[in-house]
Amino acid sequence: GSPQPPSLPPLVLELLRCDPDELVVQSKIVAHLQQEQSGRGRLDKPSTFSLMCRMADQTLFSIVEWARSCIFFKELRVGDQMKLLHNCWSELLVLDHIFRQVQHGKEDSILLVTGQEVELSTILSQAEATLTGLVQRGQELAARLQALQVDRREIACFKFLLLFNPNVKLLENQAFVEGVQEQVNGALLEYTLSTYPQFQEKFGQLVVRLPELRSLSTQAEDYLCYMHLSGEVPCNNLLIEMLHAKRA
Ligand code: DR9
Repeated sequence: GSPQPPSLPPLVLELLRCDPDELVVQSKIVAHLQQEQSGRGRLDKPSTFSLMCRMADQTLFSIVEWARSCIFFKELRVGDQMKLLHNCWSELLVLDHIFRQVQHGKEDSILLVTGQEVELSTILSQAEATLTGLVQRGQELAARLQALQVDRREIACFKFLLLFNPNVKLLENQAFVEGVQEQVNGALLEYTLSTYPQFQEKFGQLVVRLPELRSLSTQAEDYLCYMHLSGEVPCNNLLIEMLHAKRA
């Protein structure tokens, strides 16, 4: 008969199970933003920038919620959980954005978590150079990952590799974090080799994208920090709280 698809490493399945449904997240965020808006009255229309900040803020809430419900993460004390999240929140946000663009598969527009599509030409004409540069770097990274045909299982592993960063200082349970990092690396390697046997270098090619993702997230943090100092970012913002916690 026809060849059986390779069985997936159990850990990869486990990590995938932690992933929330994109449509559930989307409708929660849309509902939240609409509710915020209806509470403000029809006349003070928020700027696009402040809407985008609230959208990113709600995405961050959903990422924190994801982490707190995750295998391995749940087993850590709250102090270590906070340290890990403070370290990687912007990387997780950027990864979330990038993978949405991979699935969207269009080079000249971006898809927001709310399901709205924004033409790149609109961003180029409306946004400052820093943001435009960030969005374009994001599109380039998405295109590279798309060329590698990254799939959602690999992205699920990526999220854990970013979350369980053994370089985070002063962890109570350093060894545990190192152990998770190693296990997930192993599972990702096994998964790519068995699922894409004709593409032996896939693991290596994927993993070398992580530094670019990290550098993009640092640049996005700098942008956000600058906008915050200019008084542009709405108050009561988890993004800003995370920014302070990390740089304190
Ligand atoms: C810190 C890590 C954050 C990573 C977040 C990744 C998720 C955010 C996803 C996408 C952001 C896309 C922005 C869409 C732009 C919508 C249309 C547009 O061009 O609006 C112009 C508006 C104002 O432009 P401006 O720069 O001129 O603003 C200055 C003005 O004075 C303000 O009043 O731009 C925006 O609305 C920008 C929204 C920025 C969202 C802020 C939170 C995210 C931080 C960084 C985004 C980096 C994106 C990186 C992608 C890899």
